[in-house]
Amino acid sequence: MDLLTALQGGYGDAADALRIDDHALSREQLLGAAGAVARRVAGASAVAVSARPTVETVVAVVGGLLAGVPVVPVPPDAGPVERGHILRDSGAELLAVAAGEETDDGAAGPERLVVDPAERLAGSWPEPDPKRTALVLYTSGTTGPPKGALLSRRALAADLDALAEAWAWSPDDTLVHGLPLFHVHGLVLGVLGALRHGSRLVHTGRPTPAGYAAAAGSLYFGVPTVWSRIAADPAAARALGGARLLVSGSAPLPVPVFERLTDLTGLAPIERYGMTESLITVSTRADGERRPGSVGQPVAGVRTRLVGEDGRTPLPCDGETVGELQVAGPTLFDGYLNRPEANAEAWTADGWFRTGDVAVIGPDGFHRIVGRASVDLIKSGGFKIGAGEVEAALRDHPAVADAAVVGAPDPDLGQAVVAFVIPAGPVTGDQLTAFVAERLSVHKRPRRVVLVEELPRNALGKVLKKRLLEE
Ligand code: MCA
Ligand code: AMP
Repeated sequence: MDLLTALQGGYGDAADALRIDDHALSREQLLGAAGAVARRVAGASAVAVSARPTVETVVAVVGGLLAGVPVVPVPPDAGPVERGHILRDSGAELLAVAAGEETDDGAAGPERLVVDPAERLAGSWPEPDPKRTALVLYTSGTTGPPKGALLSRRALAADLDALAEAWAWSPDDTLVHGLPLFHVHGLVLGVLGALRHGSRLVHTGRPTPAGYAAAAGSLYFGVPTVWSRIAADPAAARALGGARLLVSGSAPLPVPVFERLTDLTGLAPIERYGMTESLITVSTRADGERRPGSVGQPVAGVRTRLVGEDGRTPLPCDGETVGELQVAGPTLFDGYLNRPEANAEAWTADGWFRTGDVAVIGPDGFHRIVGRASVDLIKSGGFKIGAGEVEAALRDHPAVADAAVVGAPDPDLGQAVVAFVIPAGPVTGDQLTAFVAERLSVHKRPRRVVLVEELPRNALGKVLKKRLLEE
């Protein structure tokens, strides 16, 4: 079966099957424009896409998928260090951009391909091998630059079908969200899901309460920061009361936000859990209990287990015992590109993926995510940020002797990036924030910089991040 089943035939003939801000395309227009991209990228090793929230991005991604060429979404605000890493590491031969979009990747950068949503190329595209890589999605680890997770066509299809089953997702839905198009949430669920299941898609450009309220959808996706901002805007929240499902994921949805949203909209939100590497593995259901603070049960085909600190000893699912969550099933990625060591660490000997998340599973199979095993992975506004990458960027500044980065609790973002810096010369927090934003993606810059004389360390010299958080 085709990965983008509905796009290839099952959709109705709405003039606005896809709408992003004020730009709408019908199914045929999207397929025709993507066909023109597919013809130009066919045979390339990989195509990078400057992933602004635009129809050009969707046309480029679909074009790569039709041609069976791995697609590498690039965060549009990534500074030269992060962007250069993604382009080099992925080996993308082409970079798809919108007309008029400036890029400066130097002579060694990929060839530019300007996407024109008005172009049309009719044609039939034979479905590539389901084992082929569909997407290379860059995701942060605790240290070092982001790693490229290889996601196959069959993993995407398995996950989207499992979610359709759990959420009763159908062509009758109008999906609404305004999430970035370079991560699983906004791109895989938010775009490819609509194109597989045939629901109309309204992308609001940014995920604002007003944008969601005006969109009149049936199925809404958001990260907890988005839901928390909607819950704080009663008029916007009430406007969602006619929807069928409100779905939260990418970070924990605080119970008070769950409750306030339920009160204002009359809809208890669905919460689901996943990772770039595993796609969405656990969720509450459209026809089941939606329990505040719980992410529900494994979706169809996925198995989960809890293990002890040794990474091996099985722990009971008694609703109390806390352990590391491991997952297995058809939605898992095929490994990180060019990272044999990370790949060796990612799986257990018996083929389970180590999530690094700490969870409790009840006798009824409901999962609660309690935290992360490492303090060095920060979730801010639903974005995963590796403390090590931000620390390395800070240390590149000539006036920084050392730096330690933590995720401090934040009512809006879940966690906020806070940097403790030992200066080596005169420098201000604002200068360091701007320095990080110039090199990495904007959301990775510290919200707060604390200049200190020394960092608390243990006997081995390791920075005591828990102590920093207490401060
Ligand atoms: C941001 N600003 C700053 C700083 N950070 N200014 C100074 N110093 C800083 N450190 C600026 C921004 O550029 C923006 O400016 C303004 O402040 C507001 O920023 P912010 O509070 O960040 O709000 P926002 O820009 O509206 O972002 C919140 C957000 C965003 C929209 C919720 O975090 C977001 O899109 N999150 C989605 C992440 C996501 O999709 N994750 C999925 C990962 P200006 O207004 O001028 O631009 S996939 C995943 O996790 C798995 C698979 C899963 O389960 O889904
Ligand atoms: P990413 O690497 O951006 O795909 O982020 C994956 C991580 O997001 C997971 O390992 C979890 O830590 C976190 N996450 C995703 N969904 C949830 C959720 N519903 N509750 C708690 N944490 C979540």
